[in-house]
Amino acid sequence: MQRGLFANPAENAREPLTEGAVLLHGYANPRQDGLLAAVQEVSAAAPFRNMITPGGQRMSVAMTNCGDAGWFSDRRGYRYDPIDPTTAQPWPPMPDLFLNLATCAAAEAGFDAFRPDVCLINRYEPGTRLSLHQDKDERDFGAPIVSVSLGLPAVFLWGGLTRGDRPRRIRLESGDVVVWGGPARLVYHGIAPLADGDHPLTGRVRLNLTFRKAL
Ligand code: MD3
Ligand code: FE
Repeated sequence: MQRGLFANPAENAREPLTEGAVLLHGYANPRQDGLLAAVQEVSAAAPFRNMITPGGQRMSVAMTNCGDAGWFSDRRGYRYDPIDPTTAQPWPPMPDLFLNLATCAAAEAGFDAFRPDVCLINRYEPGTRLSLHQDKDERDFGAPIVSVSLGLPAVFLWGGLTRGDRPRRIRLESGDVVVWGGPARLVYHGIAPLADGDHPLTGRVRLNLTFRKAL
């Protein structure tokens, strides 16, 4: 079957994590330079910024978005907004390469009709972390979330359906793609403080793209 720019992964590169979740090891590697260039294009128009939580804390992860809307947090709460509040402009359009990657990866996991309308881009530097949370600001939890990691490796914390469940630790490396759908869609998850390092693609940075059907 023709799947566009991304090849069918070898069986040993496909790691089922649980019902609804599959890790595609290195799936994005053939296009990592193009993906990085597209991130740079997006962030030139919508700069990375450290958002403020409703509780008044500055997030250590720097974020931007592209697509029909972007995820945003400030004192008023979390939401998706078609306008970037920092630039007062629409978020940049989703690059074709992003859309192709997200739809192909979702199809590999059995989600044939996934059409993401938002890509949230997270930037981590050594020491940056993302505490355990659920992603529930999207309208339709029937759609999966596709995540793509680039640059420095991270320890992904993957809990259960309640905050108290002790999280599993999963190493995510550059090029890894994870599709989270079905019963895995509402699990608690986070990222442990990023270890220092120097990656040939990004230097002292980890980037994560999450593709969502938010609207
Ligand atoms: C499991 N990002 O942006 S990606 C996020 O690496 C987020 O930047 C992390 O959590 C990062 O919200 C983790 C893996 C991920 C993303 C979304 C999920 C796993 C998920 C949504 C539901 C279940
Ligand atoms: Fe999340």
